[in-house]
Amino acid sequence: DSSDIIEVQRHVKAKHEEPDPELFGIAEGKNVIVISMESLQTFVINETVNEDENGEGGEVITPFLNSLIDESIYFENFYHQTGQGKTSDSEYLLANSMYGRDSGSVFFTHAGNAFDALPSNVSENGYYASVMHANNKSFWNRDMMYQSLGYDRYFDIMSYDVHEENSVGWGLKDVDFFEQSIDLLKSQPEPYYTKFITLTNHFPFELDEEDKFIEEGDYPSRTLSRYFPTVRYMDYALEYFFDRLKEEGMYEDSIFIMYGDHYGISENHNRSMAMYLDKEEITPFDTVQLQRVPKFIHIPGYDGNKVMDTVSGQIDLKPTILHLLGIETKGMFHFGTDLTAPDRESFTILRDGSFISDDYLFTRGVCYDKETEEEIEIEFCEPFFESVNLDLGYSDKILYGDLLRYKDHEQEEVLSQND
Ligand code: GP9
Ligand code: MN
Repeated sequence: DSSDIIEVQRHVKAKHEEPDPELFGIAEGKNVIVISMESLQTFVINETVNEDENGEGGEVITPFLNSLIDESIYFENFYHQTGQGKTSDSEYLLANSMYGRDSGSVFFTHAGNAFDALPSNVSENGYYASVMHANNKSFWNRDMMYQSLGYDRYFDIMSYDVHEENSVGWGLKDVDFFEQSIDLLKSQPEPYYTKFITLTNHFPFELDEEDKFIEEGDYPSRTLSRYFPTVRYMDYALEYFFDRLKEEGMYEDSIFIMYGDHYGISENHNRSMAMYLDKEEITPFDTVQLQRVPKFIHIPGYDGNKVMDTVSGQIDLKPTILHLLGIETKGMFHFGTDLTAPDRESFTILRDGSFISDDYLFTRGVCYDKETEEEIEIEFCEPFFESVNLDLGYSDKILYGDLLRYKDHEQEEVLSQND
């Protein structure tokens, strides 16, 4: 009932971290371009494939993204936290700073809930909030859920010119998608907050010959083998998009938030993955570390770029973005914290209850030392158990009880009680 929300509010309030004053509001009034990069995992960043026996002659998989690291605040220990809801879970995490369901997809089961989501937050602050994605509007129930999240517009497949020549796999090729999106971007009132969802780097990783800029890998798993050239193609499409925005004079006044939505290579391909990574086997420890996805904050003209090793996840995106835009988040129901907050705890929780700190990693009932990658006594991980259960439990409580219905009613009362 409505008293539950008071309990949850106390919990999330204690998690709040003050933003970095240098970054708070740095992007105020600028256009925000969010790019959800399909199935992109961190293990391909700054790496090559198809080396000869001497380890030479390998082909770079993500040349553009590698170069973008130098021009961004880049997070190397950023984890996806999705479950069966895949892309839709990542969208839910981004929009709400709350966890998706432990099975199924929130987008289907709770599209009627009350939310206080990022699109509506920015919309209330003068932004035009939209999504661009060349798929049927009802896929993942997006047409319903996007309304609840407060988007002003969803540019779905009907906004794109899609035919056989410009399609592969799941649909419109990423380069064509970005090219056609330029005019759609221009059609929007400014400032806009627009999320792009790419598609080409999606299982089963199909590509036309002309788009294979590097060779497939040579692994027993055809899936892993094909993954490399489709990642390389997406990397090219992203570079193409940046170049076009620069040509059109739309780059300077924008900031870019880019992240991988979830893994592309499942555990079914562990044997091949071990071969690629030169490991004897993929352990549960490795499996968790493979859930890292690239995460960029790219602000044209910003001179404080760096690689950050803080352990973090998609749950942290919402407060981070709001603070960059100069929007206060105190009192919001966030389970993540601003990635750049000076006092942020280096820690993240996966949907299955696995968690990662600077020193330890817990998964499937086993505690690991991150340095040695060896199993250690459970005592090292135990101090985290309570807060992990509280975070997942309270997040679920909001979702299943539709508690944000009571938000406006209770908020003032709770804030005054605690202050
Ligand atoms: C479909 C695209 C892919 O529109 O977002 O969804 P996924 O299968 O990755 O969840
Ligand atoms: Mn996806």
